Amino acid sequence: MMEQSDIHILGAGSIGQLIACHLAKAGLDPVLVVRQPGICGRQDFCLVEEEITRNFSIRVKSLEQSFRARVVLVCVKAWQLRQALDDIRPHLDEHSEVVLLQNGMGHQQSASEQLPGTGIISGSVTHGAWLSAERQVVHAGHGTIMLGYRDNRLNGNFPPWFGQFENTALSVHWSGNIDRVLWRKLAINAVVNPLTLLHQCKNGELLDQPEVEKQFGHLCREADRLLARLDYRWRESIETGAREVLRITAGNWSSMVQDYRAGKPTELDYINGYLLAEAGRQGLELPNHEQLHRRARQMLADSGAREAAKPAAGQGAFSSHFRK
Ligand code: KPL
Repeated sequence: MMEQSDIHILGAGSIGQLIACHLAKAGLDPVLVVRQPGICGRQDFCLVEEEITRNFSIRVKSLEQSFRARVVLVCVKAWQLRQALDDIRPHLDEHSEVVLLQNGMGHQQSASEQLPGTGIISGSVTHGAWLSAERQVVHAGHGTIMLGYRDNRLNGNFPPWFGQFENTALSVHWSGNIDRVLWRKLAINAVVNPLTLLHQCKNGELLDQPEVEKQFGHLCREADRLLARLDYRWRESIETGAREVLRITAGNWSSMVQDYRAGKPTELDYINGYLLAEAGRQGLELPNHEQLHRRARQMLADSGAREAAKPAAGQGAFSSHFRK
């Protein structure tokens, strides 16, 4: 395979390692790009699935090395994205395509402004994954990865390199309306992530207490109201979607719990902050979401958690694309 088409993965957190291991398992030879200088060559990574551990030898390159990247999956957090795109920029050329795999919204628009002329693909990941050691990722829930251009420039067709994902167990699909997918995921994350943070539980334990289940229902219905306002044809129930995510990722710690426990900034502003800002733009009051956001912010402040870089102000709604 030509170097040009190699899949580069920027960020060796749980999702970056999960994707790298699954590509290797399917016989591909991805490149994991890391910030640490001096790290290069092949390194062993472990994938744990249903208690079976497999080792994969993955190519690792450091950003300080000289290389060209045709396809880059960016697997850093939303608040790290600006720096990550600056770091990878010297390795891109006019044919490069950058795939954004962050939770939340707002950063997709900033990325297009930051890298004008580069193909930017937005993505949504519903796999559950966490690191049980530095180079050991647990695949704790089989979800999907949805990818697409926000401007649907290929009319629902996908770029040629996309075929490489076909034989992986990552269930990667192409979407002709990725904004809809991003909004759905944002709404689910806005309910699941802060609730699991506040209750410090795994996804599968969230609805064990009737009080929490009741609050979960209120939050999902408020999200439905916002989505119906953004798209009058929206008929999906976020509660159904969120229950499904909780079921398939039952053994997972949500990314917000993982970040909190690791003392890292969370994506709260990119998820709940974005949802509430959009509700404000639409003139909608979402009291349960406002209260949840307040409580989560308070918990993070009390723990002395580092603040993440905030989403850039004034990012408009996705509505015009969303209503296709
Ligand atoms: O996206 C997730 C996250 O934790 O951020 C889910 C799908 C809820 C898995 O935990």
